[in-house]
Amino acid sequence: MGEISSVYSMCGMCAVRCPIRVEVEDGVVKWIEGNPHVPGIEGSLCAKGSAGLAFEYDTERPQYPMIRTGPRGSGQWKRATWDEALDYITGKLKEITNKYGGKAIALADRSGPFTDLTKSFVKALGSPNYLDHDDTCAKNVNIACQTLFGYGRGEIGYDFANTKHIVLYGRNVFESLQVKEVNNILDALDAGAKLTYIDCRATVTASKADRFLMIRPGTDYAFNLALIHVILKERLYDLDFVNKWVTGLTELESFIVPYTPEWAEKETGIPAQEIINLARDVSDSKPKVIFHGGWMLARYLDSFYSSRSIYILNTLMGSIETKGGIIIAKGPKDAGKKPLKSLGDNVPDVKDKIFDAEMPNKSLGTGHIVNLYKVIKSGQPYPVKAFFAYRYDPMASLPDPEAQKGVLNNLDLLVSIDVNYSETGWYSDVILPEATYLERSNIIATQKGPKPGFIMRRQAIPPRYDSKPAWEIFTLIVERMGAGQYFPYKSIEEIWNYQLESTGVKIEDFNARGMVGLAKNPILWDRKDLKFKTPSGKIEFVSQMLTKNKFESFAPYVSPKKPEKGTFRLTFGRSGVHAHAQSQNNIYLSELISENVLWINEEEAKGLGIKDGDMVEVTSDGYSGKIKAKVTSYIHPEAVFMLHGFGNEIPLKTRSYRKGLRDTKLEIGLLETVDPVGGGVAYLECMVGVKKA
Ligand SMILES: Nc1nc2c(c(=O)[nH]1)N[C@H]1C(S)=C(S)[C@@H](COP(=O)(O)OP(=O)(O)OC[C@H]3O[C@@H](n4cnc5c(=O)[nH]c(N)nc54)[C@H](O)[C@@H]3O)O[C@H]1N2
Ligand SMILES: Nc1nc2c(c(=O)[nH]1)N[C@H]1C(S)=C(S)[C@@H](COP(=O)(O)OP(=O)(O)OC[C@H]3O[C@@H](n4cnc5c(=O)[nH]c(N)nc54)[C@H](O)[C@@H]3O)O[C@H]1N2
Ligand code: SF4
Ligand SMILES: [Mo]
Repeated sequence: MGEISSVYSMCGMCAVRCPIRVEVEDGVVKWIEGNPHVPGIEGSLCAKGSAGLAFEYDTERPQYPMIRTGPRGSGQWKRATWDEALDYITGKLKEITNKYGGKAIALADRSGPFTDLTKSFVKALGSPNYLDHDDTCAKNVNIACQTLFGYGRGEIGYDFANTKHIVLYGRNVFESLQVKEVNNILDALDAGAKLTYIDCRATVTASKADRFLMIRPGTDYAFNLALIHVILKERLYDLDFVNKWVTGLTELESFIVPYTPEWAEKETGIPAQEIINLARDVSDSKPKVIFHGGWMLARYLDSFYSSRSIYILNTLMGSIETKGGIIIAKGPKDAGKKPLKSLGDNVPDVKDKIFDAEMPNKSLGTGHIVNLYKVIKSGQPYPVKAFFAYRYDPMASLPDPEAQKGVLNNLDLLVSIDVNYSETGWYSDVILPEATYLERSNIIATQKGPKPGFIMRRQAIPPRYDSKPAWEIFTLIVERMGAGQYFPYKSIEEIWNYQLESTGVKIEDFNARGMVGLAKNPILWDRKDLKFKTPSGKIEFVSQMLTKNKFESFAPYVSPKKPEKGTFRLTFGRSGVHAHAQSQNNIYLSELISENVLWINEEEAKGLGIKDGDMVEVTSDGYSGKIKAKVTSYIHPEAVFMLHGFGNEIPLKTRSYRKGLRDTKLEIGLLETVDPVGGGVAYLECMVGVKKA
């Protein structure tokens, strides 16, 4: 038996990136567990995290660079060496940049703590076009948060461990999970905190809630308006906090008058008295109340305003920068320390503007993937001809893959850098296999929060196949493009040392726990002296950012469309054992859930002659697919539901090939349907027909 070594690193089985400890013997991973030194983790890992072993030792993932030989999507590839693949890519890039300039290149990634690398890479290529996946995830929530506090949603955190009442809108915390958050919420519930859960479907989270309210899909905004109505009318809010920190209360008071609980009952199906009770109940626990901003609250056309109403509720409860509430995330500077140096500091600024900087009638912010697609299609305001999808799979995560093909065909170069065969990879010109999270190190990242720190993902084993870590791939491309002086790194240690240069922290400091804390105790600002990053320095119910961009601060409620008879709103979500579209082929996880089913309301199913377990046909605008029905009273009659991420079209992934149905294929015509203010994709504006197959 060889020696067993222990490596502290970060899980990579989903985008949460929990801290882990990995045991390695003779270059083989034997055991993975949650990092025992991290409070709230203490050894725990979810099912996907544990299935990291199966992922690592799987043969059904890309093993070497691949260059397309047939038409896009034909599945015809040739094996390439790294030199061949990178020469091919940079050959194309040179043609493109000679003709159109660096701005014709775009890169999108999954965002997260390591984006300093991708942003700096794009900058080194002379392009302003870095973007992330957030339009498909939390963009509406993020921008709503900014208009109130000046902080994005990633710059605030929730102190679940100390809260007294948690209100969740389709935030299915016990299935769509983050390990630390689950543990903190369970601790709070053990300590007597209340949980209110609002969803059009009874999830595992609903089963653990004190109060579960089944809402008509798409009407959360009406629910919140009524809640605010009661809170203002009965003066249930935190008077001192609101008086000191809020601008626009009077405007909110007059806007909210017509939105009574009795009115909301008709919209949402939730009894008026329940809304009144909840308003009184949460105010009894204030300020230790958390209305979670969520994601899915409603991926509808009014998502921005419904998300915004959630943060208004938090503000009314005074639950900002207080134990048991929302806490503004602190960085190194707040702990009196120096931040990491950015790799981009070495690179000259790019003069061109990002593709959608001046797009007419656009939503707030820039770098929207939906706008990039419009630009790729039209060539306006300038052509974008090369697209890198790094740790990103738009063809599985944006609506309507067929429509996407039409757009992507305008590219001269599509590159996927992935650890799996993604749907986008399968349609691309080159697949570059990245070394897995167990086989590579990443750049050091900053973890903001009440106790900020630096975190490290460190290589546990050598790559099993002919793959490379992202930092090396990007370095090699920049070098070949003649800009190597901006990206001169020969090893990850060189990068780490550069990043740490002014921090006083050393690489060895990460050895013991995989992270370096920068504050002994949680940093909580004095509530008399808060810092909001809005123009007024206050929480802006009437937002200057919105006014300046000609959007309203309070939008009148618009009732969502009711599906016609025999049709349903297609809702979707996650299970605890899969991550998006990337885990369905995992040997362990595919055993736990191998295909998705269609939840349909009992009464509706009866009317259509559908019994539990029957195969049904789901149709949408020319597309149809078959799936097994799960007939249940636990879903709202207007909705059907399926797990996201199934129905893969890549034959090399034999365990999941064509198993189940892909939600995005039903989302026909929605590729450009976004919330007009936040810009997030309105996936849920999708009606499908259902009949017995
Ligand atoms: N219809 C519908 N659409 C949805 C959703 C839905 O529920 N229904 N969910 C939405 C949401 S919330 C999100 S966040 C997006 C998610 O969709 P995406 O933003 O596309 O992100 P992921 O699916 O997490 O991962 C993208 C790719 O990253 C790859 N990957 C994983 N680990 C690594 C790694 O270490 N290195 C590299 N290079 N690649 C890696 C995966 O194999 C995968 O192909 O989808 C959105 N789209
Ligand atoms: N296991 C696992 N965990 C994950 C992920 C994963 O892929 N797998 N992904 C991570 C990511 S990227 C994200 S964004 C989060 C997502 O976290 P959540 O948003 O909590 O997760 P979803 O599973 O998408 O759950 C959406 C819920 O919204 C409900 N819903 C649909 N329409 C409405 C509506 O109009 N009103 C209300 N109130 N509810 C509605 C659906 O019925 C569903 O139960 O999960 C994260 N955690
Ligand atoms: S939630 Fe699970 S899969 Fe995601 S990073 Fe944490 S342990 Fe890994
Ligand atoms: Mo997400």
